[in-house]
Amino acid sequence: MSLPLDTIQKHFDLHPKPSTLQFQYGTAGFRTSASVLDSVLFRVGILAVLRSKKLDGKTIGVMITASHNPEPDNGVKLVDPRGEMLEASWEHHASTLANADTFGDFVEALELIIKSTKIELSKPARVVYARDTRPSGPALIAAFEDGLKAMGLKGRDEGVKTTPVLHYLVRCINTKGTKEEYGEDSETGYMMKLSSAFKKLVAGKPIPQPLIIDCANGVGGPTAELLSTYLGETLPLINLNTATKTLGALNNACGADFVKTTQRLPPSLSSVLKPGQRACSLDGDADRLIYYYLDERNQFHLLDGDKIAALVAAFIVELVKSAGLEGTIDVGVVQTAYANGASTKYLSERLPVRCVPTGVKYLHHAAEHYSVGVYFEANGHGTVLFSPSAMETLAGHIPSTPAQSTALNHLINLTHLVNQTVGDALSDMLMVEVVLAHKSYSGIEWDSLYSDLPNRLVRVVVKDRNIFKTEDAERRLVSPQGLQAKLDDVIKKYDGGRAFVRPSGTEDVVRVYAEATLRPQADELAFKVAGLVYDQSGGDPLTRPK
Ligand code: G16
Repeated sequence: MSLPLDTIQKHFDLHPKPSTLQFQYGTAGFRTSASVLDSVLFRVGILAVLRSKKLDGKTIGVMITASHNPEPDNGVKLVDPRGEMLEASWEHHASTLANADTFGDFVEALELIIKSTKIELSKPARVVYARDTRPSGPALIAAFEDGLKAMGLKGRDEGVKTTPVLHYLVRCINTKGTKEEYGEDSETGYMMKLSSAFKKLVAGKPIPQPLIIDCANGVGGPTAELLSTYLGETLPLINLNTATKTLGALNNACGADFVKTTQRLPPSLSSVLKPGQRACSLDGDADRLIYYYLDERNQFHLLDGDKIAALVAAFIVELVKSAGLEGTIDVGVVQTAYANGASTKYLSERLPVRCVPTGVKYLHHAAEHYSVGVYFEANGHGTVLFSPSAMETLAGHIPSTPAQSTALNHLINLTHLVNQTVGDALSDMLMVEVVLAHKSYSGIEWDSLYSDLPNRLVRVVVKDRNIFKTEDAERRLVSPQGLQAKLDDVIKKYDGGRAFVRPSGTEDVVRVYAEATLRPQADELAFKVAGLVYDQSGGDPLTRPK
């Protein structure tokens, strides 16, 4: 069987590539201004069909979202059959297809992929796809569907869904009827699975004070609303920032990225949140979660991905011990360079901790090395992975006391509560609520597990972020040459100083992170480093970070 070239060309011509642009499938797929993504979406449609054929017709997922990015951006990423990120070697194929200038180049690239990956075109293909609430979504979906049509496929359109729901669906569809069956392949099926596990885990615990959720005016709003109907009284939720139809509202002065980066309350919550009350923020596609609270003096306190990791990892270690499985199930934590130094210290004194580069796929793979791998980026992306052998151990373990039996059941229920395919803000939120209920913690006690070192994140707009190359899990720069030595000279002048620089994979900026023992010093260090980065990139002195 050969490629239907006439049909492909007919559709290809409808989606011309902007001639001057180059696209790159990065840590979160393709992501840029929605206005230039039409050709990319069409080509991703074709690629998804090929990926499915390569995997004997297993269902491939496609999510159209730009997550935390501003509303005018959009993006697309592929999801492999077990609900995990696209296999790394195919990221290159995605970029090659996206960058082919002429139809001839495109066909050549397609044929090369088919040959090099040994795809049999006669194999069936299945694709399921969804989008977030961005106004550019419908047009991009149409371009993507043209890609499917060009290959003679009608995919399964899941409409507007969160990224983690799409990942969940992919795993459910591909495991249906097998012994690894993951759940019912619908959003309501997922909500039932989460709420049922949650109810078992908090049975007998007092009903907590209402939890405020800042839904970032994105797709998390309707999903949290649906979840709320299944949770009923067990967890009262107050969903705010749910204006998915208001132009310009998405991620604007709200959402997990805003809270983490500015280290303050979304202004829309300031008249609502009472001292001591728990609140959390989701991001634009509901795969990041950040908690926070105000103390009695109305002071804002952030409970970010690092604090979630510390809370959850300690709880799981306790359960493993209480279930009589210490030494059989090992628990480990994976972080990135953004992890606050105090969190790394706290965790490493209790557990094995690894540091990997930014990007969910790196954390996910590293977490797979533990029986139970807890991974969280400081920005709130994360989940807990239970390895196949841990699942077998839990299923086969015979508890010898009632206390062991209770702990074992809690662990088993946690495996149902936690999304094993990718981090899900809502599933993570339920997991946090379970731990808070079991420990009788308010935000204050949780926060006091350790004290964050003051830190600061700065975005630097540079001429070309691609000149910045890193090593050692992004903790050191290798290029531009000589810049790291200059950074080292600055950093060593600060008590407890640590800083690093890396190019963003999702925005056209370079990111700077700095921490130090004292707040003014962390701020000063971040801006000194940002200034050096800016000088190196040959930027205009008028827009130099100050
Ligand atoms: C994506 C990735 C995350 C990463 C974030 C920021 O998240 O999935 O792993 O931390 O981008 O990446 P960068 O600093 O390279 O821009 P999201 O929530 O935007 O999909």
